[in-house]
Amino acid sequence: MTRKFFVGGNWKLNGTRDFVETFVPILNASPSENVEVVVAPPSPLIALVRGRLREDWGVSAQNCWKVAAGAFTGEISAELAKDVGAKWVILGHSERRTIFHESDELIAEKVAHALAIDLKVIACIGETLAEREAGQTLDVVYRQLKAIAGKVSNWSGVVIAYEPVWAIGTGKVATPAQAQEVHAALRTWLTSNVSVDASSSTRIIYGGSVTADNCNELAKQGDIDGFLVGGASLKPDFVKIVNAKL
Ligand code: G2H
Repeated sequence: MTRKFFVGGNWKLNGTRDFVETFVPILNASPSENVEVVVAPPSPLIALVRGRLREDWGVSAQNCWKVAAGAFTGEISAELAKDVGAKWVILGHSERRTIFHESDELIAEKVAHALAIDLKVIACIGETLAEREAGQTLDVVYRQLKAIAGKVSNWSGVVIAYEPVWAIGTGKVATPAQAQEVHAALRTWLTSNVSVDASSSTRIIYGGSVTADNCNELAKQGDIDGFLVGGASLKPDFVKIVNAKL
């Protein structure tokens, strides 16, 4: 089965209305063939980005809560993210896991709620440097994936993002071989624990210091189906990453 290449731009807590007005036209003017592209701005900018961004690219929230509405000060619901234009949400990002102490269980509940209202999910998993050096990489990513997989019945609404924590924002990108090894193991896990169909159709994308310089080699790996890009998604070079597979 062919898996359409997928590139997400995770702006994290960056961007302003002025930035949207100058940067989005650059994205709109770029070629993007045979690739699904999603831009994830901070929540207050979702509606503006949706209004300005080309129709063939999607918009994603960076997080959402597990309940539709209520007394949850500071949160954004999956319903509200959809209402202002998001089709996707990033869940389980390591910055949510570490800085905001989100557990596997909470992330799984959020995944379940988002999928239940047809908000697609970019589900992030990945090991820390200490876990890698202790030989625990696969134990960690399998544990994180198992929690998420338990809540998924329709895998067409899910993209898995493997983001080794030691490679995030550090400039230390995983080598193509290191990334491919984990991606292949994740695909095998899906075969054994979910289904052959889910394993062959689900996009597994790589994140962690992806740039225009390293994206082409990573994109050549058989089990790397795209990227989740942070820092480089705020620069015009993002369009080179979008077209890494061309
Ligand atoms: C990993 C990635 C985007 P960066 O967090 O999700 O960020 O490309 O800056 O390492």
